[in-house]
Amino acid sequence: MKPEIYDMPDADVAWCPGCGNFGILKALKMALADLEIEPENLVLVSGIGQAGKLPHYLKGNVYNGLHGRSLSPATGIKAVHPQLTVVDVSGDGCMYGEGGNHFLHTIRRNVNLTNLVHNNMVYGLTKGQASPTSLRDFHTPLQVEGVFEEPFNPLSVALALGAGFVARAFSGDIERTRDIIKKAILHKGYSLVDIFQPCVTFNRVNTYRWFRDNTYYLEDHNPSDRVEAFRRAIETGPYPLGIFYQNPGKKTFEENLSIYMEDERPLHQREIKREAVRKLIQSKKKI
Ligand SMILES: Cc1ncc(C[n+]2csc(CCOP(=O)(O)OP(=O)(O)O)c2C)c(N)n1
Ligand code: SF4
Ligand SMILES: [Mg+2]
Repeated sequence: MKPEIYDMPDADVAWCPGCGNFGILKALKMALADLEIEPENLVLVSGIGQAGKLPHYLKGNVYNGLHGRSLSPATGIKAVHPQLTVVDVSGDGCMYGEGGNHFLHTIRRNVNLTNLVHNNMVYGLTKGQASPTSLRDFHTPLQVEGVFEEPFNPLSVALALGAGFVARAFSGDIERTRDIIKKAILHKGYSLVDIFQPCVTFNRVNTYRWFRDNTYYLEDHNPSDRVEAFRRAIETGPYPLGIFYQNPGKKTFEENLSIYMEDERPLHQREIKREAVRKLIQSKKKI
C-alpha cells in the first residue's frame, strides 16, 4: 500500500511551517501503509493540542475528545471492537500532565493500542507554557524564573508500571520513526512511543539541532532486559532513541474480557438478545 492513500488534500493544516509534527504525520502514514492497514480499520483518538490535530490530517476514523482524556475513549473502542487498530495521538501536556492518571492506568490495563506522544517539551497550542517534560531552567512567559521541577520521565514510569513496549523516536528522523511506529503497532498490548518533536515557535531551546546533538540510537541493546531498559531510560545526556523494552507475552485487556473468551466477534456483529434485555429491565423496575 502507498502512504498517499491516507492523504487528505483538502485538510486545512494549522501547524506552523517547519513544525516537527509534519515528520510524525509522514512517518505514521508510511508505517500504516507498510502494515497495509485500511483507513476503515484505523481509529485515531486524540485530545486537545497541536498533536491532537493530527487525526484530522489523515484518512481514518477519528475520535477527537477532551484534553488529557483520549485514552478512555480509546479503551472503550478496543473494548467493543478489539480488531480495530487504535492509535492514540497526544502531546506531552495532554498525556503526561492533564492525562497523567489515564496514562498510568491504561498501561496497567495493557490495552492493545499504540500511544504516540509528541514530546515538544512545551504547551504548544496555548502558546508556550512549560509542560511536564520541560527541562529545568526553561524560561517561558509564565515560568519567568525558569522551570524548577524535575522533568517527567515517561519511559521510566511506563517501565515501572510494566508496559510491554516502550520506545522513543525523533521526528527529525522520519525513517527510524516509521520503523519504531510499525513495531509499536505490531506489538500485542499497550505500546508507548514518546517522540521528540521540535516546536519551532514556542521552544527555541529544544530545536532540531538540539535534539540531534543530544540523542543517540540504542545499539547492542537487549530489549527483553527490563532492568537494562530502565537504566537506559534514566539517561538524560544524551537521550537514547529506539526500542528500550519489549515483552510480547503479556495478556491484554481485551483478552481478559469474558465476552471475548468464547467469541471473538466485535459487539456490533452479534445478535442482540432482546428477551434477556427486556427481562433485565423488568427486574430493575421491581426494585
Ligand atoms: C482540562 C483542560 N486543561 C487545559 C486545557 C487547555 N489546553 C488545551 S491544549 C493545552 C496544552 C497542549 O500542550 P500539549 O499537550 O503538550 O500539546 P501541544 O500543543 O504541545 O502539541 C492546554 C493547557 C484544556 N483544553 N482542558
Ligand atoms: S506552535 Fe509549535 S507545536 Fe504548534 S504547530 Fe507551531 S511549531 Fe508546531
Ligand atoms: Mg507539547
